[in-house]
Amino acid sequence: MSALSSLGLILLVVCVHHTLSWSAKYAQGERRVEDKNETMIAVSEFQYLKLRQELRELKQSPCNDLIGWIPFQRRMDGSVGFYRNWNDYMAGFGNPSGEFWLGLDEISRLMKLGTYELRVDMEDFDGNWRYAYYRNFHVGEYRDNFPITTSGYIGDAGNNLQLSKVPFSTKDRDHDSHANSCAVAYKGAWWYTSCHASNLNGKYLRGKHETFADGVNWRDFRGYYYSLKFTEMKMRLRA
Ligand SMILES: [Ca+2]
Repeated sequence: MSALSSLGLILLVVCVHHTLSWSAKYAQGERRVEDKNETMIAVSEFQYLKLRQELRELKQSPCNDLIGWIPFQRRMDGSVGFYRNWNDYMAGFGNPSGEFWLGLDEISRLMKLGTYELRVDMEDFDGNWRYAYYRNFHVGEYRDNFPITTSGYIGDAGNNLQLSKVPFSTKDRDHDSHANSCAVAYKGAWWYTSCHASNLNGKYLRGKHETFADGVNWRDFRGYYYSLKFTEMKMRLRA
C-alpha cells in the first residue's frame, strides 16, 4: 500500500470514529426517545452548548465531507405512527435508531448555529435509491409555524421539496394555503401548500396504493400512488 493510500485509510478511520462518536453523543443527549412510561430525556443547557462546540470543531476538521449530518426524519418499516398532532411534531417522537421525527423545536433550535444544507435519501420496494439535495435549508421559528425554505436542488429523485417560507401543518393545525386541511386529506404532517409534491410523513402503505397522495410519496420518483420503503431527511451545517 502506498504512503498516500495509507494516509487516506488512516484519515477515513479517524473520520468514521469521529462521526460515530459524535452521532452517539448526539443521540444520547439531544434526541428524545418515545416510551409510554418513561419520561423524556432532558438535556441541560450546558450539555447542549458542549455539543454545539463539538459540532463546530468537527466542521473545521478534514472529515468535513463525512461528518455532521443530523438525521431528523426516517421511515423504514412502518413501526411508528406518523399521523400525529402538532405537539408531537414539535416535541419529536419515535426511535432514533429506527423510525423517528426529531422535532420542529429541535430543528428550529439547530438553525441558530448557522446555514444548513439538506439531503433526502429514499428507496422503493424494488431496491431503487434516489436522493434530493438542497444547498440551502432553513426552518423558521415557532411563532411563524416553523416555515421551511429550500433552494439549490441537486439530485435524481426530482425537485419536490423546493419551498419558500411555507409553514408546517398537522391534522390539528392547518397552516396550508388550501381551503381544506391537506394534513387531514393526505394523512400526514408536512410543509403543505395546496397541497404537496412530497409527503414523507404520510401513511406507511408499503408500495402501490389505491388512495390518492396519502402515502410516503415523492411525486417525481414513484408518484402519488406509491408509498416508499425508506426515507431519511438529514441536515448539515455549512457555515
Ligand atoms: Ca387549509
